[in-house]
Amino acid sequence: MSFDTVIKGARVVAPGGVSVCDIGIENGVITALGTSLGEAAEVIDAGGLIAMPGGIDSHVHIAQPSGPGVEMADDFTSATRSAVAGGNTTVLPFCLQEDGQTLREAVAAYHAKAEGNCHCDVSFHLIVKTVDPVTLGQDLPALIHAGHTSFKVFMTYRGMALSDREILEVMAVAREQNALVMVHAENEDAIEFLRDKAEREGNTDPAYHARTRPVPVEREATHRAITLAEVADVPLTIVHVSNGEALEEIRRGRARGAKVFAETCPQYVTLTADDLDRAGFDGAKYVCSPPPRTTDDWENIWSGIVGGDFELFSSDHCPFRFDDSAGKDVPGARKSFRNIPNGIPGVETRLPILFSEGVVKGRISLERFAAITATNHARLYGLKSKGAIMVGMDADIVLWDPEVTRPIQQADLHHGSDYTPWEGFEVTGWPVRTILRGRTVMADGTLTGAPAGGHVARGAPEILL
Ligand code: DUC
Ligand code: ZN
Ligand code: ZN
Repeated sequence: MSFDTVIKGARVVAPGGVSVCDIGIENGVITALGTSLGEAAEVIDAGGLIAMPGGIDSHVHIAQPSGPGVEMADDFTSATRSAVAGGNTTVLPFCLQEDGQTLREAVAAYHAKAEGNCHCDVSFHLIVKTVDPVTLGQDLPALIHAGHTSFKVFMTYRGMALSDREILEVMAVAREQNALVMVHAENEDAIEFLRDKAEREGNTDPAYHARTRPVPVEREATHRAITLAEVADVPLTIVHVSNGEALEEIRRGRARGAKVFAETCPQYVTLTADDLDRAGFDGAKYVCSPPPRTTDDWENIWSGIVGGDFELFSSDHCPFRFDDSAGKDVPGARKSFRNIPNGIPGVETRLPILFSEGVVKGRISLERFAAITATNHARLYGLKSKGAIMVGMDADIVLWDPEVTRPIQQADLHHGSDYTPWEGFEVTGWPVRTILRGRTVMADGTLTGAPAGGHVARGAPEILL
């Protein structure tokens, strides 16, 4: 038998376990796993390396409308460049309507922005911010049918936050059309109350972003989102869970039988609210929502990662430039934490941080790493041919050097932001080769060709619980 490519001698992390073997690839698909596979046009010597399913980051924001005067730091080219440099082969960005656009128009515009510009595969979640008969009755069903089988609703942000009734209406469509609802769970009224009070008292530093979005605001909204999903009788994903009390609500919901999935991110096990209190305006580099919490919450979140409560470990890559976001051209910027765009870059550093803090420090196995960084993302969000090193699957593979130790440095990263919140953070283990549908797209930190990624239409969610 002859192959296009054989990857030889890696420790392969496959659904059945970890073993040293060869991977045979033909036409972009894995066609054999074993030893002495035979001839190949290309042989990749992977002795001493670990072969994992290419990372699937199911929570990123790319070229998303971000309000007057604010532009996201990544377009599809730079975000996906950064993704493959960090060992990812698929990312799922959110598609948000511009004012005056229908959801269908927004998706068409997103396709146009992505087309021909992606270094990895992409597939869009939708954000539902307008709940009207056209959106519910026409646009959402048509878009789900076209393969956009998941959508996010917000319980925070004026102009984005939906009422409980509206969330229920969206959930009803998800139930009818077999799609999955994702929820950003923070109570907007409570935040606004605290934010107005802080500003009245002259407290406007970046640190007040975290102080005005305390844990109860997230805990209450998490409980309410799960309750609404129970009323509507639908599964849901709670995205970017930051603390132990919100996680406890998820555990309770599951104990009642609710089909609730949970996602967390590197910032909730490596950054704290104190980072927002850094000197000058540097705290702005750590502003995201929900905010980073405390080291006690790191332990709570680790307990969920280790114990199986979290199906998903995503980046919530939401990149802005410190120069712009802290700054100059935005009316009111630097006057209050209120004006700092919410989000941090992280698509390139998600996998190295979890590998180092999770696998190398002995908290999780290689199999669990693969599950929460790739396999579960594929299954939950309906990427049928991705997420596992298995015969018949897309040859989306990342090779890891598990020995190398290096600091994360902005100078080495490929995103459009002008900083990383993890500057100087030391990690052991780094992705050294990313293979997308059989083709090497990154080797030793260098991208190896023109954008080879495309859009992937997704099927129905697989309900993992
Ligand atoms: N929610 C996200 O998922 N990402 C960035 C900002 C936000 O509020
Ligand atoms: Zn969110
Ligand atoms: Zn996000």
